[in-house]
Amino acid sequence: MVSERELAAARRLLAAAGSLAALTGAGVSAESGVPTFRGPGGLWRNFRPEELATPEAFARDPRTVWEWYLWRRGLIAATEPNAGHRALAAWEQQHERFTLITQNVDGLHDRAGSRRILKLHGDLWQERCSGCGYQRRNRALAYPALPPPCPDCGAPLRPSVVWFGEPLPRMVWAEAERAVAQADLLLVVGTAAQVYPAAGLVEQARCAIEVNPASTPFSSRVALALTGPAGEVLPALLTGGRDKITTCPPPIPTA
Ligand code: BJW
Ligand code: ZN
Repeated sequence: MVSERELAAARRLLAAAGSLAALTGAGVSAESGVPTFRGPGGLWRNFRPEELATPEAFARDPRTVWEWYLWRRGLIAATEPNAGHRALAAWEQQHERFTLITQNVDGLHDRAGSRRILKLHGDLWQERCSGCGYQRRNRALAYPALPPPCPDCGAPLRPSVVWFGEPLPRMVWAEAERAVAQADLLLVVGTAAQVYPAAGLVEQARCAIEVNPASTPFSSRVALALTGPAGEVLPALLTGGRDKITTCPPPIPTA
C-alpha cells in the first residue's frame, strides 16, 4: 500500500508540474468490474484476449470475435465509472494543461465526465466497415446475424478498435506523443505497460509516477511507483492537499 510519505512526494511533483498527462490502461477500470487483459480473470471461453484481438482472428472466425466484443459490451454496460475515473475527470475540469491518454476502449472515462480523451486503441462502442469507409456508433448488445453486415456495402462490420499488428490512429498517436513531450509529469495508471507503442510513452516522459497494485517493467524506472489501486490512490493524489514545489527526483528504491 502507498505510504503517506510517498503520497506527499507525489503531491509535491504534481504541484510542481505546469502540465500533466495521464496514460491509463485496463487497471483503471478493474474496480468498476471490467476484467483486465492479462493476469487472473483474463480468459474468456478458454481464449486468451491476445488471441482474439487480432485481424487474423477476425478473418478466421469473425463470429467468435464479435461474440467476445458483445459479451464485453454487455458487461461494461452494467458497470459504472469508479473513483479513479472520476478523479481524472475532475482534474481535467480544474486544469487547462492536462491530457488524458487511454488504451481503454470501454468508454468509462467518457462516462465519468472526461471530455478530451486520446483513445489510442479505439472505442468498443464504435463500429466500422471492413470494406468501405462506413462508421457508426452503436450500443447494441446483440445482432440478428454475426458479423453484422455493413448497411452501405454488405461487407462485415468490425469493432473500431486497434488489434495487434494494426497501426494506431495517426492523429491520436501524434497528439499523445506531443502531450507527453510537453508534460512535466506523466501519470501511468493501471497498465502492465507491455503493449507498444503505448508503453513507449512512458519511456518518452520527462518524469513519471506509476499507480498500480503490481509492479511493471517501468516500476523501477519511474520517479515514484505508488503500489495501490487507482480508485484509492488517484482520489488521494489528485483531490488531496498541495505541498511545496520540487523537481523530478531519481526513483525511490522500493522496500
Ligand atoms: C490495476 C488495478 C487497479 C489491476 N488499479 N491498476 C515493440 C516491441 C515488441 C512488440 C511490439 C513493439 N511495437 C509493436 C509491437 C507489436 C504489438 C505489441 O506491443 N506486442 C507486445 C504484446 C509485445 N503492438 C501492436 O501490434 C500495436 N500496433 C503496432 O505496433 O502497429 C505498428 C504498425 C505500423 C504501421 C502499419 C501496421 C502496423 C497495436 C497494439 C494494439 C493493442 N490492442 C489491444 C486490444 C484493443 C481492443 C480491445 O480492447 O479488445 O489493446 S490488446 C490489449 O492490451 C488492449 C489494451 O489496451 C492493451 C494494454 O493492456 P493494459 O491496459 O496494459 O492491460 P493489462 O491487462 O495488460 O494490465 C492491467 C494492469 O492493471 C496490470 O498491471 C494490473 O496490475 C493493473 N491493475 N487492478 C490500478 N485497481
Ligand atoms: Zn461497407
